Amino acid sequence: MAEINRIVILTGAGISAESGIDTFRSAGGLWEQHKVEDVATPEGFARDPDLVLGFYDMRREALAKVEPNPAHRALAKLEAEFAGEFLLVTQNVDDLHERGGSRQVLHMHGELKSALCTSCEIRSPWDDTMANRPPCPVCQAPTLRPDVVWFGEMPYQMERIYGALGSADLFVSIGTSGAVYPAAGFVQEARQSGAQTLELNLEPSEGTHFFHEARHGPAGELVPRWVDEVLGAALS
Ligand code: BV8
Repeated sequence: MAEINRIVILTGAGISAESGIDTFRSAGGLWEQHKVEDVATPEGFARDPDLVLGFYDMRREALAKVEPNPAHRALAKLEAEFAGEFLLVTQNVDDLHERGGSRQVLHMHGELKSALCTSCEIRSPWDDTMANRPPCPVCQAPTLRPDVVWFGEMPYQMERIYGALGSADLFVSIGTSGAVYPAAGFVQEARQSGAQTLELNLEPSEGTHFFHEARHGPAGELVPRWVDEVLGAALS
C-alpha cells in the first residue's frame, strides 16, 4: 500500500443502515415513504411547513431508538490512531458518527440535532420537536427550520471539502449510492489530484466505475477490516 498521509472519507445512509435507520433509495426507503420534492426542498417547506417539520421531528425522535454500529466505531478508532491527516465528511443528518466516538465530523447536508432560525439565521443545538413552532433560543421568533441542506440548497463547508480532496492520498466512499451531487462528484475530484480511491458499499454504486478499488458487503464488516489494514500497514 503506497504511503498514505492524508485520508478523506465520505459516508452516506448505508453506514447507518445496520443501526436501523432507513436509507433513501432502498425498497421501502425514505424516498418511497415521502416525495422528495414535498419534504426535502425549500419549495416543499414553503408549501406545507407542518408536513416538513413533522417529517424531521419523526426522524429526530427515531435517533433515540438506534445505536452506532461497528462501522461507526471503526472510523472513530481510525481518527484516534491514524498519525496522518484525516477528514470525515458525511451526507448523513444523524448523530451516529459522534455517538460512535468520532470527534471531527463534517455534516455537509446538516444535522437533525440542530435548528436554524430563518429570522436571525443563527443555528442552535436542538433535540426537541419543531412542528409546534417553538421560539428561537436566540431571538424568540417562532421561525425555526431543520438545519439540513435541502435539494437546490448549497451544501455546507464546500471549500474545506474541495481543499481536502485536492491534497488527499486516499479517498474512501462508504455506504452511498452516488446519486446526489456535489457529493457524487468527490471521487472524480480526488482522482484528478492523484489520490487512490476505494468504495466500500453493499452493492456497486452509480459511480463505482470511477474507483480504483471497490469492495462490496455490509459496512459493519467491511469498515472494521479495512481500518485494521490501514492501521496495520502504518505500523509495518
Ligand atoms: C446543490 C439532507 C448547488 C436532507 C440531502 C449535477 C447533476 C445532476 C443533479 C444535480 C447536479 N448538481 C446538483 C444537482 C441537484 C441535486 C442532485 O444531486 N439531485 C440528484 C437527485 C440528481 N443536488 C442538490 O440539490 C444539492 N445542492 O447542488 O446546490 C451547488 C452547486 C455546485 C456546488 C455546490 C452546490 C443538495 C443535495 C442535498 C440534499 N439533501 N439530505 C435529508 O437527509 O432529509 S440528500 C440525501 O440523499 C442524503 O444526504 C444523501 O446525500 C442522499 C442519499 O444518498 P445516500 O446517502 O447515498 O443514500 P441512498 O439510499 O441513496 O444509498 C444508500 C447506499 O448504501 C446504497 O448504495 C446501498 O447499496 C448502500 N447500503 C445499504 N445498506 C448498506 C449499504 N452499504 C454498506 N452497508 C450496508 N449495510
